[in-house]
Amino acid sequence: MNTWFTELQTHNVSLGLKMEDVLWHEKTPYQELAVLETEAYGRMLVLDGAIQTTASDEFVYHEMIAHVPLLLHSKPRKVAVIGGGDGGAIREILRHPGIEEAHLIEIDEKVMEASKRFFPEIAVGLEDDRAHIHFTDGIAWVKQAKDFDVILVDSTDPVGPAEGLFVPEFYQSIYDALSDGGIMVAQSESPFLEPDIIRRVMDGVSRSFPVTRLYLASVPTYPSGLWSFTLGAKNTLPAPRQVPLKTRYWTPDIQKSCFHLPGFVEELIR
Ligand code: AG3
Repeated sequence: MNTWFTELQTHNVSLGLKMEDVLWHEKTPYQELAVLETEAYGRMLVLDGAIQTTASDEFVYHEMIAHVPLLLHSKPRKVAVIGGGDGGAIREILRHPGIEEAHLIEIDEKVMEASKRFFPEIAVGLEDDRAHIHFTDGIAWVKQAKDFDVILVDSTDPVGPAEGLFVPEFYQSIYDALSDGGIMVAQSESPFLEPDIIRRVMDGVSRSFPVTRLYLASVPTYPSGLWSFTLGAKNTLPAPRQVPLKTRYWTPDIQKSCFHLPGFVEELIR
């Protein structure tokens, strides 16, 4: 078979992956969902034409969105993930001793269904007793949430259902849903291809949070391969806690070095 999946990442950049099979394809009430088998990166989840995760590189994003903020919080017990229906972020959160509740707020039930069926190694945490699943709109849910220690925004790109997850009002609702010392992280796209989104997220988060920091990780199947996360904290960040974690990308050194930004990225958020 010589069939290629191509993600049109911007109007002038695309990524093509040789495909072995289409395992699932449906239109959910919210988006177009596909699970494809690729030669280079294994199974891949695609929403509205955008690659969300692959079996081979999912560990980078999920470890980095979860461990970096959790280790900067003194005692995370109650954590929420907005989006992230595949369960990867929840899996990593549940590796931390002391976690009592990990809430997942996903608008599209079908994403979780596909993940459980086709990506059992990513979805594993979803069956845990500490995992609480809410199939509802994250924006409305956050408005009534209280006393969370850490909130992660594991969203799709800021088009369609996720648009409202990239605005200052949403970050203010997250601030209000966090307890004292609370921390948020939102995935914030690529510094090479979407610098304006990074600026917008940094600016929006800093309107509510006194401490705002950007960090990076290398995710080969996302646009440009270099990905950013924006962290907002209510208090000055302490030195990271030391917790033994079984990881493949995150290390204690990466915990610190991921905040050291290349010059052009420093410049774009200055
Ligand atoms: N969410 C962020 C994916 C953004 C990728 N964008 C793209 N391919 N154009 C990932 C969800 C993983 N839990």
